Amino acid sequence: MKACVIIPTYNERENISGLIELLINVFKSIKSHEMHILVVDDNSPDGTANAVKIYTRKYSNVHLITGEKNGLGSAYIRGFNHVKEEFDAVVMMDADFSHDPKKIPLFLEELRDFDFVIGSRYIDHGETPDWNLSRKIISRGGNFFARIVGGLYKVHDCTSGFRAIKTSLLKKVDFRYLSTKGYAFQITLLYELFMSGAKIKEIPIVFYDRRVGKSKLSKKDIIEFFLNSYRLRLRTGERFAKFTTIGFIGIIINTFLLWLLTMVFGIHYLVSGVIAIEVSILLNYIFNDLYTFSDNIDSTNYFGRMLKFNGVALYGFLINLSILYLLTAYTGLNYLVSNLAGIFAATIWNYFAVLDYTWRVKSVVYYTRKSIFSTIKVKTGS
Ligand SMILES: Nc1nc2c(ncn2[C@@H]2O[C@H](COP(=O)(O)OP(=O)(O)OP(=O)(O)O)[C@@H](O)[C@H]2O)c(=O)[nH]1
Ligand SMILES: [Mg+2]
Repeated sequence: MKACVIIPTYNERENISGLIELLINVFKSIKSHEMHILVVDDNSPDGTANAVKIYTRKYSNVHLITGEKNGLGSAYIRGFNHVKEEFDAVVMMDADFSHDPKKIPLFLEELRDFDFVIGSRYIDHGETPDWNLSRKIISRGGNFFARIVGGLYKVHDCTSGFRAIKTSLLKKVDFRYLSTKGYAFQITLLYELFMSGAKIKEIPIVFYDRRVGKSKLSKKDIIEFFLNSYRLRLRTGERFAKFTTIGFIGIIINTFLLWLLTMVFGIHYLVSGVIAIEVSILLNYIFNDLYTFSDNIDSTNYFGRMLKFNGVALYGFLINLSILYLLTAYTGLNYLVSNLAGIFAATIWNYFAVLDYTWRVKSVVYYTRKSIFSTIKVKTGS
């Protein structure tokens, strides 16, 4: 198998040579993969590219691509497009020694069982020893914001730049629609992979501050970071809106069928009710599969998903009925109002159940929980 370490650089002349040397050394201990390095330099004025060229001539596994400066995200996208056909995995890392190359073998090892491995500062044994309290609070705060607003709460370090990804997964992401150019790209990428059902694992890393060179993080990046978190969540909201619209059409079809079968065909209303429910569930499934979950990754098993959807919907129907009965019988609420409450609860249940169970757009994230009882390790997910 082949893996490529992708390093985006902008004015990293003082760092890049040492990092390449160190990486070449670490590669000696990696037997599972043929290792390569790709530096993506944005025509750095300090001549980073020239420093890299010394190594591209010396080693056949060191590569360089250059381009216009267009932010961290677009540098990574160019890097991914350059290697994704030829390699099985990519490792993303910064050029400034914040990420320890010696961790790379562990990343690759974890890729055997997972699709996406994140070097995390915020789980047990993860550290940021060089940061003072205010820097810690800012980073944690930003990260917390992205987790909650962006809907990525299962991942502890959404902004980490030290990651390993299977290229099979990268091929599923349509980068033309990844609008984030700067640092927010890290979150958008995580979100895309998360939603496409990646099996994610967080492993602890120690993050050191850069010793030489300047930070490239700009105010524009910070604004993009916050706006992007909202944008991601709105996209999840868009899915929910599609789902409820289809559900609403389903209720109309259901009511119409119930009327048609009972009044026109003279079928007993309970039998008509069962037929109407089943037909509307199936139509709901067909529309949701085409429209709401068109990005579903498990495209092979159409009828299996249909059965699962049926199961979820029937359970939702029971929730609806129970609430209708309980509220009407015990609180004296009007049965139509009780029914609305029932529909509301069932819709929420249906949505989350199909998201995790029927269409598998959400991933399972594995991590070690950072806790004061640091010896107790908790694994979540199934
Ligand atoms: N090609 C390219 N690389 C970039 C760009 N912006 C940042 N980088 C690189 O991305 C990596 C991370 O950037 P840093 O400036 O270290 O960001 P940071 O780690 O958040 O900031 P520090 O704490 O100061 O290190 C480094 O290798 C940078 O050289 C860019 O626009 N283009
Ligand atoms: Mg850095």
